[in-house]
This record gives sequence, C-alpha cells and structure tokens, in this order.
Amino acid sequence: MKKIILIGRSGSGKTTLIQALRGEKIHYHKTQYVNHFDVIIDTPGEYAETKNLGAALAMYTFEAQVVGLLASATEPYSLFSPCITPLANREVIGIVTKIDAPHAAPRRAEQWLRLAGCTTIYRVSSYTGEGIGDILTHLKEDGDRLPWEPEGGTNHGIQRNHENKPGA
Ligand SMILES: Nc1nc2c(ncn2[C@@H]2O[C@H](COP(=O)(O)OP(=O)(O)OP(=O)(O)O)[C@@H](O)[C@H]2O)c(=O)[nH]1
Ligand SMILES: [Mg+2]
Repeated sequence: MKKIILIGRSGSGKTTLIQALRGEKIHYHKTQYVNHFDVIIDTPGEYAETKNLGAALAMYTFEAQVVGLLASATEPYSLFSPCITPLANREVIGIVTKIDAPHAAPRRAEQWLRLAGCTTIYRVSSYTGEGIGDILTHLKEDGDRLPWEPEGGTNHGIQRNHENKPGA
C-alpha cells in the first residue's frame, strides 16, 4: 500500500478515517496487511491551522507517497488557500469527509479542495463506510490484496459494491 499522510483542520475526521481505513470490523490477512495499514500518518488539525506548525506538516509529507487533504462536508469555511498542492512534492488527493452528516454539503467541500488544486477527490463517510474502499483502492500497489478481493485473484476480482468494503 502507498503511504498516505492526512492533513485537515481539527475535527475534520482524520483519526476516525484512519480507523475506518483500518477496517476494525473486518478481518485482514495478517501476512499482507499487518504493516500495510501502519502506513497512514495522522496529524493534529492544529498543525494545519497554524502558520508555523504548518511548516512541520510540509516536512512530514516527505515521509509519505500520497498527501490526503481533508475537508469535512460540514465545514463552514475552507482552511486551504487556492493552488497549494504544488507545494507538496507528492501526489495530493482530496478527501471530503462526513458526507453522512445532517446538513452535509459535500459539493461545497469538494469545490474548496478543487480550488486548493486537488484533481482526484473522494467523498467518504467513516460512519457508513461509503467511499472508504475507493481510497484503499487508490493506495493499492502491485501485489497488494484488498480485503474484498479473492485470494489468488487479480484486479478483475474487485467488487465495487461498498457493502463488501471496510466499515460497511
Ligand atoms: N457524521 C460523521 N461524523 C464523523 C465522521 N468522521 C468523524 N466524525 C466525527 O467528527 C469528530 C472529529 O473526528 P476526529 O477523527 O477526531 O477528527 P480529527 O481530524 O482527527 O481531529 P484532530 O485530531 O483534533 O485534528 C468526532 O466526533 C467524530 O466522531 C463521519 O464520517 N461522519
Ligand atoms: Mg485526530
């Protein structure tokens, strides 16, 4: 699995997303996944909210292959300035969280992430599991087998039905 670092304001759902990505409700194949799911870097929201601490985040992105910028569908304003993604010398994806929440506005959050420079954006709910499998699929590398893929199978075996995905 590619290593991802999650960045977003405090309360945007980073830690909860990590729990959903780790899929506590399902059984992973230990030999393939025990380390792979230790490749998510959680960061405190305060780092993204403070100019000086933001520099620390920039350093941590070097530890990851993919940077995940989070914006919750319930956020009243965006933390991210326009066109910031080129600042990270890594692939940057956008993740809209909390799409299940009452009064969620996922389209607005997605537009903010696009403005920040993200071209690939996933909408997820860590509560219902919607979209979680899509992020895992994005992070998959050759030789990785995701939990819903058959043993010895190929990519053709991926089921897009999120009922079979972690957290569902
Ligand atoms: N409705 C809903 N609430 C969520 C979801 N994900 C997280 N939350 C809630 O949002 C709150 C903040 O979630 P955290 O995962 O702690 O947020 P964080 O980004 O790690 O926050 P910091 O550690 O302070 O930076 C908690 O009360 C979660 O239960 C979601 O998918 N849907
Ligand atoms: Mg947290």
